Amino acid sequence: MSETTYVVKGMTCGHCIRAVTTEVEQVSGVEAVRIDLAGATVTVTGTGFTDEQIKGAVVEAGYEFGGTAAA
Ligand SMILES: [Cu+2]
Repeated sequence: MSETTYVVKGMTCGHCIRAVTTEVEQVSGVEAVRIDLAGATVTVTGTGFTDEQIKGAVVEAGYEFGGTAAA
């Protein structure tokens, strides 16, 4: 089980949170998605997912993927 935080730009409201959460949850191995609107970050918990898969889900939801957040 790992936890990775990504920068995601363009999220502004509850709709955005739902859209991103729904897409990211569909990535194989993802168990939990936590979004911080103010910090523009998405924290993903699970096993076996890749950064590229998360990027794909974020882009599919319509938002800008900014890579992994600095720890
Ligand atoms: Cu929104």
